[in-house]
Amino acid sequence: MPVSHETGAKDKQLIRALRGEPVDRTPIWLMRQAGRYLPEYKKTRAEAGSFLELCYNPELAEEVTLQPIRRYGFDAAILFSDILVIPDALGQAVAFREGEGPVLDPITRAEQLDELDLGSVVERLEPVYETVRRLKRSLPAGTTLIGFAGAPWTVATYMVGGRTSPDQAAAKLWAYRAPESFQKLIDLLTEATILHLTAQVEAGAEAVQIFDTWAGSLPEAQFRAYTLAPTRKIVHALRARFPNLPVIGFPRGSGALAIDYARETEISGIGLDTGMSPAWARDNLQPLACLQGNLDPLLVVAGGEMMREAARHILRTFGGGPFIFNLGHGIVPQTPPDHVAELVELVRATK
Ligand code: 1CP
Repeated sequence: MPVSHETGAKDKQLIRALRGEPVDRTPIWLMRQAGRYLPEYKKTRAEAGSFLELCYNPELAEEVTLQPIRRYGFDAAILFSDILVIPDALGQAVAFREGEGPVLDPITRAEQLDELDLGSVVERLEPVYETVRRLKRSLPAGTTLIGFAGAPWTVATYMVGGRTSPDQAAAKLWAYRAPESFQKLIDLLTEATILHLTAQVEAGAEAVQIFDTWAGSLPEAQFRAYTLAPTRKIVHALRARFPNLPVIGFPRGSGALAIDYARETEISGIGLDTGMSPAWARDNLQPLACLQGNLDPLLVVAGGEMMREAARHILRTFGGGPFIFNLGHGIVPQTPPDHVAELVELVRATK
């Protein structure tokens, strides 16, 4: 039976969980597991210069991807990069300012879409694929390499708003006032995402995750148009090329719409955000996809019995079906590394 397009992947616990196969133990990795909570990351980041220079330096990007694997032995390494390399590669200027997050020259008019250059995305992101090739050689045998991209809607919120916004107002207003031209942006990003994820898989990524951080701000009609439909297109395009590729979706904040999302996109795994009820997800989503989540990242900051009990509750609730332990969103910079070690130990000790 064909297990994977990659030899050896059949024995990896995380891949087995994503395929709905029995596992020896619950696989674990954490969103944003590389990053500022690790002193060794801060050191490499300083060496690289800017954040984007780190993303485009294969040697240093490989190093920061490996740092949490060395410390904790997670079941997966997630490629060190960012969702905003897509707008950067399309030709929109992106900068990351200390303490401010990403800053982009916002796209506010339909005419500006013609200036975006889909044709050079793969060429410009070649250093990212080189990082994947290096990781493929350096990762321990049981560790799954996860590639990723932002979902078109989430990336569009940054391209149109120019920065993180609490309400994604700029992108939503464009979508409401001029749905035809906004659809053009979504279609362009869907194509760019397919190209970018395809190149990562060709370079050696064994699974991919699509981060839709701002999916939860959309009303149902727009959720279906800008989150669900493009994700479905991306999954189908990837599967046409790599029939067994596990794809994880993370439609953060989608609530009950996660049922249609899982069913209609045909993703293999679904990332649950912090607010999702474990019992509800078990009953409604686990029959459709492998679940991944959903410990509150702030519980890992707090640590102690609160963290341990919440982790045990998640393990008990999801343990009967396909499941990958993770957080409900990315790990935050003030997380004590020791708390992460304790969490990994607890999950490892639970069958
Ligand atoms: O100064 C620094 O070192 C920058 C901090 C940082 C890091 C470590 C940023 C800036 N990006 C990253 C890496 C990153 N980003 C990874 C790989 C590392 C890993 O997971 O171990 C991944 C998967 C992402 C994904 C990402 N970037 C998302 C989706 C996931 C999520 O957390 O919601 C989003 C929204 C971004 C945009 C982004 N990149 C960085 C910042 C500060 C932001 C804005 C976040 C926001 O708007 O809330």
